[in-house]
Amino acid sequence: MENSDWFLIAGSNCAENHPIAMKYVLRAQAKGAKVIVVDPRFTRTASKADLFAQIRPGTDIAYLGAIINYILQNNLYNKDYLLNFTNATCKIKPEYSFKDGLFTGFDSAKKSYDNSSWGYVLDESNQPVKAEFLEEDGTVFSILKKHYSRYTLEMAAAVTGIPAATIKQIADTMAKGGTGSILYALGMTQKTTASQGIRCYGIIQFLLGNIGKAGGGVNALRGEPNVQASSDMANLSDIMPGYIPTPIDADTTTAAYGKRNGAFNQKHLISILKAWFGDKATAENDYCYNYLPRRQTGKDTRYISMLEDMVRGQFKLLLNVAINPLVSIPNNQVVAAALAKLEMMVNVDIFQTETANFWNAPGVKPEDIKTEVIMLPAAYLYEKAGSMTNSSRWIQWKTAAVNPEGETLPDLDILDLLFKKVRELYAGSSNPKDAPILNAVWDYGHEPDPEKVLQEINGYNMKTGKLNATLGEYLAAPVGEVSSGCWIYAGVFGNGNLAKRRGTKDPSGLGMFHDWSYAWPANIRILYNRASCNAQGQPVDEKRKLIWWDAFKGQWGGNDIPDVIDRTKGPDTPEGKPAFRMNAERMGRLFLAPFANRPVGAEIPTAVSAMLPDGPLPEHFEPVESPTGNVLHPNTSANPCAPVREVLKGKQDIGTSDKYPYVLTTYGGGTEQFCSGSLTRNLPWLNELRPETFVEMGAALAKKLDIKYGEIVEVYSARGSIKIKALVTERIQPLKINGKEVHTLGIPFGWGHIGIATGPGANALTHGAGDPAAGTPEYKATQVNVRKVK
Ligand SMILES: Nc1nc2c(c(=O)[nH]1)N[C@H]1C(S)=C(S)[C@@H](COP(=O)(O)OP(=O)(O)OC[C@H]3O[C@@H](n4cnc5c(=O)[nH]c(N)nc54)[C@H](O)[C@@H]3O)O[C@H]1N2
Ligand SMILES: Nc1nc2c(c(=O)[nH]1)N[C@H]1C(S)=C(S)[C@@H](COP(=O)(O)OP(=O)(O)OC[C@H]3O[C@@H](n4cnc5c(=O)[nH]c(N)nc54)[C@H](O)[C@@H]3O)O[C@H]1N2
Ligand SMILES: [Mo]
Repeated sequence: MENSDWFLIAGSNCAENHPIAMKYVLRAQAKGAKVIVVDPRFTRTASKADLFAQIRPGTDIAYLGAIINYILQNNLYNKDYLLNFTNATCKIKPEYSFKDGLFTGFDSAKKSYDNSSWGYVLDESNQPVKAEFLEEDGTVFSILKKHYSRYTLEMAAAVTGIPAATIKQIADTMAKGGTGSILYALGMTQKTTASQGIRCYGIIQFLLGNIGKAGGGVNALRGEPNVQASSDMANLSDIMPGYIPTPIDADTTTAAYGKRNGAFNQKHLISILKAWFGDKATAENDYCYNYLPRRQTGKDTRYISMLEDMVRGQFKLLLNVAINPLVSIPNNQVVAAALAKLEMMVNVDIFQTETANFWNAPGVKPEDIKTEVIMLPAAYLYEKAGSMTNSSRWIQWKTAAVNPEGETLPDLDILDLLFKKVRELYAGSSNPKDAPILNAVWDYGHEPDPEKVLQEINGYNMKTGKLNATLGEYLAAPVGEVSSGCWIYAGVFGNGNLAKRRGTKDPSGLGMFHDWSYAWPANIRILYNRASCNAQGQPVDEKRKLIWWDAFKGQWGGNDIPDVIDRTKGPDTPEGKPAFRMNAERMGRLFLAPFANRPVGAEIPTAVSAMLPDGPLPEHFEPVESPTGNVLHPNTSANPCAPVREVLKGKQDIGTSDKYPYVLTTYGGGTEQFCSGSLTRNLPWLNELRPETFVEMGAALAKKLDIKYGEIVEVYSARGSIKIKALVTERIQPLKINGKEVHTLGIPFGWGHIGIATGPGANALTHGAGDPAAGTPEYKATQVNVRKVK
């Protein structure tokens, strides 16, 4: 970050939530970098901005689309970069079109797309046909240009509330200001257009040639302390460790899985099975593949849907580890109803939480609740060893500082005890459904050793019995002869526990620090760094030289680990040219065309590119609850693929702006509070700083409603209502949206009925519709109304 010439911080309040990241932003700013902040509120981050724009929540794609259009119309794009590294000149099938908010292939009954018409035109060897010029008919580039021609500065201003001149200023700063970085977090992800919004960031940075460079990129600032590793290790239901797709019902064998997902993913899946079932996983039994649960096609298996299935009575037991859903999940009536349907809930937590205590929440009669609740007390951060992975993919080891207190145990020990006990209960069973539990490799020791877990994740070469020394060695080994619990981590334990390294050498001065811990994959510090070079393999930026092709030595080298397929292959070879080698087409994807790299006659493709379910290009959709219609396509106002939530009759309604005129945005509690509040509302020192919660509202609205600072008001949505103190502020100004005045309110979500400091949380008001790809709920933009409590 310190290498950046500009920052677009849009959807992140890093001054409060990522103060360490903010330190590098400020260091870059001191060296002349320009900081742009786009936020519905004037935050602490905004207070450091060179340029601040106040936006209506949930509308970023409108102004980002206008920036894409501005870059294209004014020839501000990096032509060499587009030609060398992206799919800009690839031809898309003539059947593809976009009309009235819908791409071709939409099925309105299923709310989903058949994406076959979005594909590339292929040549006889099944590769995308490329045009000679960017602007040729049918190229990705010309489709992009046409799609975003509707996104004028004026249209974007009317939708977002940001003045057209400010949007132009943002675009000019980004396009003419050198190499810059986009930082984001929840302000972009908690929406029904989340993934497509981040795609806008990708498209802009491709157009400007800013990915793969020191100081460039699209940078997600991750949330919970170790959430990067949680996602790496498949905390989500649709991915397995290392971001490989979870098998679905149609994938009856590993070969069938490979046919759909490519040989690359098939290998990693088999490596996981080898890690989990060891010698029991053989080629003859398809590596115990039938031990894996498979997802039902079309079934949403993500967290909110799981809670809804709980309401439907489909679960008996919930093992609730380190999460407080009664506070953090939208529309908490659904959560309460779900927990009440369980026979048993086991809470593994440090504190008594709202969730564990749901049976005794205000308004609930304990005698009505049949759920048995058990608490297993967990040890905290500094009481246990393990690795944590940061937003830069650095896997960093830590040791325990003190012993766990009282009867508390580290989570690993708790899960280890549970597993061993369960296995004891299954002993001797011949029921096939019990085989995975009986046959799993579980060898972390009597008192489980977290280093043994990292070794399993790193994986072994089964022939030599040695740990995989490097990622390269793992990739070169034949399928079935290597194990790895998460292939992207292969190499972290190659020569001892590299996550423990604390070397501070940085010879290039670019912040590479290769001897500090280990960055996945392969200790590469800047992903896609091949794109920092030109076609000849030489750095395009003398100040920020990352890697280069050394023709004399016949290999790639430089200041970072070269992110190329083969370091001995020249810049113009199929192995030395592509910068975005993880995509099946090995190009940066401005347009998401479904593509499987399938050599002619082969049954199993080598790789398959990932897709988003809701379109090949980002499009502006209004939030599911919105103060206005969609000016681009009134008949398709909200994202047509957004899930509908309807398990609890009358309690999951979607409100309209005539009854609920104000936009509500929600967020964490600022520096002094953490997430659902368990860790901070139980600490007297922090409670002094944050004794109670509030609704932020602009002075103009407060005046209109005759509400004074500190008065109690009722905020209500189509789903629920809370009474809360008004914090009247100039930080939120009214916006002019499509000719109408629109007011935004803000409420922190992390409050509840347990702890030293208690109060109402925002998730009594929110709804569970979310991003079709990620499932993240639209916490950041719902509609509410406010009245004074007399
Ligand atoms: N002290 C502290 N640190 C934390 C946390 C904490 O609770 N306390 N939580 C951690 C976790 S789990 C996470 S995920 C991160 C969260 O870190 P952030 O993403 O920074 O968290 P938020 O404050 O929820 O949202 C960021 C900003 O997005 C703005 N925003 C809302 N809607 C929109 C929109 O439509 N467009 C744009 N451009 N901006 C919008 C909000 O006003 C807010 O200022 O922080 C982590 N760090
Ligand atoms: N309306 C609205 N809702 C939101 C958000 C928003 O912006 N708006 N943000 C969302 C986001 S980004 C997030 S990440 C979630 C967070 O939601 P949660 O994950 O539910 O919130 P936390 O407070 O982090 O809860 C974690 C629990 O883990 C416990 N814990 C901490 N450390 C350990 C440990 O080492 N072991 C065990 N066993 N327990 C531990 C804590 O005591 C706490 O009870 O909230 C989401 N909800
Ligand atoms: Mo988070």
